[in-house]
Amino acid sequence: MPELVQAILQGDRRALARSITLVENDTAQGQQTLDALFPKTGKAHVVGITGASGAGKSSLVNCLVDILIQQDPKLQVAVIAVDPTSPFSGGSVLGDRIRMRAIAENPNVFIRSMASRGALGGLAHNTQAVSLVLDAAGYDFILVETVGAGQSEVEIASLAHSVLVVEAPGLGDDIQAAKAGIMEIADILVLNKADKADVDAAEMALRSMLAMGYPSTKTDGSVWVPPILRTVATDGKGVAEVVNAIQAHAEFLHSTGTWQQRDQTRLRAFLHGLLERKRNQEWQQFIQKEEFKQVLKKIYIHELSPYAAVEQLQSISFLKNSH
Ligand SMILES: Nc1nc2c(ncn2[C@@H]2O[C@H](COP(=O)(O)OP(=O)(O)OP(=O)(O)O)[C@@H](O)[C@H]2O)c(=O)[nH]1
Ligand SMILES: [Mg+2]
Repeated sequence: MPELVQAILQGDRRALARSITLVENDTAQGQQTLDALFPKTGKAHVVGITGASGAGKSSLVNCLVDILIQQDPKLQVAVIAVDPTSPFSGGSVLGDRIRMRAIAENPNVFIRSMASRGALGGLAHNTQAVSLVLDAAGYDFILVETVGAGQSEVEIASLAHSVLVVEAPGLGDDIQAAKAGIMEIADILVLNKADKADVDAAEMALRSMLAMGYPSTKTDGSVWVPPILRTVATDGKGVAEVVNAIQAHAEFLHSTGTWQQRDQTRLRAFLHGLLERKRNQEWQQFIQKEEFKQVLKKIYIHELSPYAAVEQLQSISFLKNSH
């Protein structure tokens, strides 16, 4: 077993940090490390925390970590904070770091920031790889914070066992959940900033939206209906209930067999992502920029259809590949 892998399994945090960088940068050593660690994965509870910018996700994560490690001092909790690339949120990212410093000093807590780099599909792929490393390293909970920016909500659903959608009053003209797809991925709805005056209206909006998604709720426990929980993440109010809901959701997933299903969905999405990337790499390797430009030119003048272009590029790539 490589030294780095052994060090990670023995709880060496510097080795862990280094291997995460290797994995994040897609290096061969990173892949080998993950290969060696993979049989040790499959134990962690991955919790996604998503929602609009400024909803209070980082503040909530802070409280969640606090409560989790207080409840069980042996528990190991990791946080992956995916930095939005938007320059507008630069300030709050820095703020997150300062606030997180206190909990980051706890030896049972590991915090990692990742750049989302705006790459389509890159978020899920890299985050999944990093969360597998943390899983192998023995972290019981892996909390992944991503800013809800369309694509990433769907991605978070493909890599977490439980998804928390954080809403807050006063973020816009309507509650963010109105965005297509977000109610479908929520396992727990957190209505943060419950100290604000317009929280009742926000909760009503959330409830009616939830009712649309779950019209006839079975009460036999076979269906998980996302609870709506009010919090004030800046002072921790209501966050213990969120921790309870996360634990209840894990129990639900286990008792209904959906835990395994979600695990398989995550791994399948990861494999698909890797295959796609590999194909793209091969494709870029065999098709010269100039050849691509030529094809593109023909498309621009409406001479070659994009379908036919794919065929053409594929045959170029196939010819070179077989040499
Ligand atoms: N009044 C009030 N303010 C809050 C609450 N939770 C967070 N805030 C404030 O809202 C701002 C944004 O909080 P963050 O936790 O950084 O929000 P975020 O969702 O992580 O933001 P991004 O990572 O930028 O998307 C900060 O100034 C917090 O202090 C709350 O419950 N009540
Ligand atoms: Mg944040």
